[in-house]
Amino acid sequence: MNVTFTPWPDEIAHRYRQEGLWTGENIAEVLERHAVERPEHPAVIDHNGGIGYAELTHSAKVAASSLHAHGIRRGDIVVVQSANDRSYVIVLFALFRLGAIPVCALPAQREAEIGYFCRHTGAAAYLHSDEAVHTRIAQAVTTDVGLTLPLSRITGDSDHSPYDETGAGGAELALLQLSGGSTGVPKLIPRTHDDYLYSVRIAARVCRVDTDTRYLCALPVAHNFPLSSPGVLGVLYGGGTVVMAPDPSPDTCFRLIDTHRVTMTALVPALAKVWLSAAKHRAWKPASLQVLQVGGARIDSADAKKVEDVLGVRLQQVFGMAEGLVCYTRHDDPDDIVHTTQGLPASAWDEIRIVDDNDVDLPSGVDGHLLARGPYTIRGYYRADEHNTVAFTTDGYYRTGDMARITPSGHIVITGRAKDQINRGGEKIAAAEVEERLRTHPAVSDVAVIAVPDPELGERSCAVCVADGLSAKEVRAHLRKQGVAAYKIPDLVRFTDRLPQTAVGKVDKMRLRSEFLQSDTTRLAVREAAIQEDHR
Ligand code: AMP
Ligand code: DBH
Repeated sequence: MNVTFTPWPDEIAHRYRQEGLWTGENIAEVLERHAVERPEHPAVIDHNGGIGYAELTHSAKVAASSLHAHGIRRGDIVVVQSANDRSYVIVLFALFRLGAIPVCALPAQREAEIGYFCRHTGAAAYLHSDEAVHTRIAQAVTTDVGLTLPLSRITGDSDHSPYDETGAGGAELALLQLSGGSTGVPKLIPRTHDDYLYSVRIAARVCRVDTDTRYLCALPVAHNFPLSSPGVLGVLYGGGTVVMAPDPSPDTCFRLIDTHRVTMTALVPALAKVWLSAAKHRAWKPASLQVLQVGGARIDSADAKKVEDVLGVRLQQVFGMAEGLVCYTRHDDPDDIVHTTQGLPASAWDEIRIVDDNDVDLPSGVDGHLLARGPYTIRGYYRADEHNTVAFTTDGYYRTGDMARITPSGHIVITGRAKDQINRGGEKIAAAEVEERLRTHPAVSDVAVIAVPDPELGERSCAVCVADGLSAKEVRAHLRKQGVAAYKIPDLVRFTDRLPQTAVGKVDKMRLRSEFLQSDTTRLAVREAAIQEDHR
């Protein structure tokens, strides 16, 4: 298999190894120590009950044999799409053990995204949940991938003896994460065993994970935040217990928190708001919960404070990216820092810079582009040579596309975004991807997708189209027909005769946005307008 990713320069990799940041281990080895030291300690709890560390380790080894029997080998790429349950954890560890490389697809993705991942990576298999929608995707992508299988066929297959080797490790690829991206096609993020395990280890340390930690996985487990910051992998690394929530609603999660005495969980700001109002309404105080992590999009300081006042838990702001860098507020930071900043980098080895449009470093406190480099920040996307020349500086810094400043105390404050993306309640939409898909409609002569402010989700998307005789409903139907994730369907569709241009002839999205804000749709009416449009 021709796996193409940009490694760290030799001398830097050598240094990370020498300093003990990179250990050469395979991520699957994380479980071994706990399987011996606390075999019965619950590792994962889901709707079918709990399994201890010994059983999880054994199940992962048997699943590795089953995958091997299905022809999956070291270096093969396997697209995995699952609900939040134990089968995901078992199969993930099985793939790590084999040295096969999971693509961490999200449950909301559809045949357009899954088919693309399969083709772009030359995937050996697509493993999916038993849900009807994922089974349909499997049928739709059969021409894109060699093998499609429900995860339950792997985890339910006990005919094999455990697969004991750990095929890969260290500098080899562990998994491919997904980027929210800003380009026409989604970008895949190559993470090695060394770098991912390092990010998991420091996350567990920063978040003080230990064997008493009981973490509720409320967000989709494949996402980098609940998987690794510290998430499922960080909690298993620390010997704690992961409770899998099938959905993030207050109904489901409040019950799981009380039943399993959950101590820690992670949400995006939009969900934190939903939880806050439900908790207030029901006068619910989570007795066991100590920490609520909020990240994926900026939480405003008023909501940050409310998390602590209403729920009576400590907030931890988490600013991160699947490409690497993750920042956390620390539990002993003063309230003001926790409420108003996005924290400090997880590692002293993280290198960050704030620069102007010409990559010139700015004085501390001034707003600019955030660049990041370090022992767990990638040096290039997977098979994306051309894009890599713009997404990374020549000396290997990742251009995050975020605007930020550094406070006198050294904390990061995210002030905006330079990348052409919509952050819809933590779900990122690359404007260019949606625009390209809409342009394939014969009646659409031009289109720009922009972010518009929204009180619930932070942002929603609006497609401004130059298109004769089309309705909003038809515009959305054109995207749905292509089989894309529902969150990419524009919330609002507006029509215009001409898109405004900048001096260099690009679409002037700043102007479009300000025109939108002055238009008849008030900020509060966006959601209602979207619903009405869809019925017209
Ligand atoms: P991705 O590259 O798709 O993993 O998405 C990472 C991006 O999410 C970051 O570059 C930010 O734009 C955004 N993000 C994540 N966490 C936060 C946060 N706490 N505050 C503001 N933006 C965030
Ligand atoms: O938004 C993200 O991608 C994100 C947020 C918080 C992330 O990848 C992470 C923490 O690791």
